[in-house]
Amino acid sequence: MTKGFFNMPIRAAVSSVLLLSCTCGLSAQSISLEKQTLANPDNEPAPVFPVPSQRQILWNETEFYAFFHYGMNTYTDLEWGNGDEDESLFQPTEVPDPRQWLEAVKAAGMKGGIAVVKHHDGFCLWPTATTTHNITKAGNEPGRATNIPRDFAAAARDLGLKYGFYVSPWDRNSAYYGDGTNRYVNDVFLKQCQELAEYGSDQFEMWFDGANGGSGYYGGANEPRVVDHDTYYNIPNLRDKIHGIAPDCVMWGVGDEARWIGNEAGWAGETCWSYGSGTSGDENAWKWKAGESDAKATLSGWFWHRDDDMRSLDQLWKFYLETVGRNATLILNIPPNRTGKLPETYVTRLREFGERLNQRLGTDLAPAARISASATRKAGLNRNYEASNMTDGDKDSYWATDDGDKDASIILEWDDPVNLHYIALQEYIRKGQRVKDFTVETSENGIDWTPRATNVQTTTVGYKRIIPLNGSTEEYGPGYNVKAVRITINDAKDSPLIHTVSAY
Ligand code: FUL
Repeated sequence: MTKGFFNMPIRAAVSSVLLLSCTCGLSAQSISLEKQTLANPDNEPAPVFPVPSQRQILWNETEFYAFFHYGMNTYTDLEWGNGDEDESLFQPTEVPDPRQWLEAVKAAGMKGGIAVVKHHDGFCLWPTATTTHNITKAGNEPGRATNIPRDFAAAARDLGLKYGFYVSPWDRNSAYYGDGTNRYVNDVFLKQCQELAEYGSDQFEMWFDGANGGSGYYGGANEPRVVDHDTYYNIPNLRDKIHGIAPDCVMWGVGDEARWIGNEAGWAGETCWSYGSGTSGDENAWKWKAGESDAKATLSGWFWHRDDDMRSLDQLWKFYLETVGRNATLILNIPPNRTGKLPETYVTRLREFGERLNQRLGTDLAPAARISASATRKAGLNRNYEASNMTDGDKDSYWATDDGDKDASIILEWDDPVNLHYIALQEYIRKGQRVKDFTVETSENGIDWTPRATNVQTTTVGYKRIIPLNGSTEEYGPGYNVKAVRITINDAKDSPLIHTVSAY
């Protein structure tokens, strides 16, 4: 069957128009316009730099994951071992059970976890070839049968969770650490990271703590050793080697692909850029480095201690809203005890947290609303930028305005009033973080509007922003019965690109 001009595919039709325009002698200007259209047939907005890499985007999508501090310190009751602990002190009463850890955090709504496999004391929780200071010399059979990276990776895959490992760059056991040669970096640290990467090419993050150098055992030298943490670890080489094995593994902290949020207290700045440093980042920084907040679900240590206890649900909820809700990820620590399991009371609190998460943020009411925007970017051949893209459940479709159009409102309207507590926004960060200022209002009748969360800095959005309509990350309150919500973007680096709006 032959196809005429009017029923040929659009792409072919545009090419024909171009051909016709050339042959029919149209002006140079109209030809160049046609060329522009062909160069960007989907009318996609240009990126606003910096932009994240694919692995950084995947990492951001993990949002909320666990940290498990377990190791020699669990048995010596320390937070920082000196590195001279006898291996025989490691004596779990049962073979540690990472599956139990991960099942518990999955029930809390977490999407993955990072296991500490070597802390600053240098004791390795796998049979490494790099040092004898490892589980093969543990004091009992369950200790010698321990292999955290192997069992953690297997359980995570089985449970559909993301996983990764914390391997401390600072090693207070190694004689070579900071000895003036490269031996520790090349023969110990790099090799350990490579061994760990081999436990799974699908791992999502390797965690490198910033604590560097100081006093320690160092093979018996018992002296302070100081290194320049910016240069000592040969990070570019480490990154390349690990990415060669585990391409989606974000090298956190010292690795420079994601940043520490600047505190261990479970909060990010209300203004939070995915570049720069600290709680708020820096609007003008040049390199993508989104924030991760490491916080303890328990009251005292990172490691298990007999008298420690879990934080309250309200405290954990506040952490969640002030990190995941502020364009950071949350890595929440829950320490296994001497049996190599999470204590039952911790498991219970985690389950309760999952129930709360589900109850408060589990049902998005936005897809049931009519959604419209005051301005919408002209559609391209295969892509449109309609407001409905924000509630279609597809993170790759997004709403946008025309280039340079930095202020616009989005309105959600329901036929019958809905009870709302939170509004969440997500930018299409693949093309950069853009929004700089926005406001949220609600309306009971669709005509009169009341500003909400006016005490909150509604500045940045980024990967995800959750705005409590009552302005509180502590009080849940009765919510607001509304027929409409209006989100007005007042300023952005360029055309705002939003892929999802949610209402809870
Ligand atoms: C810190 C370490 O020194 C702590 O022991 C813990 O591992 C925490 C997550 O990072 O900097």
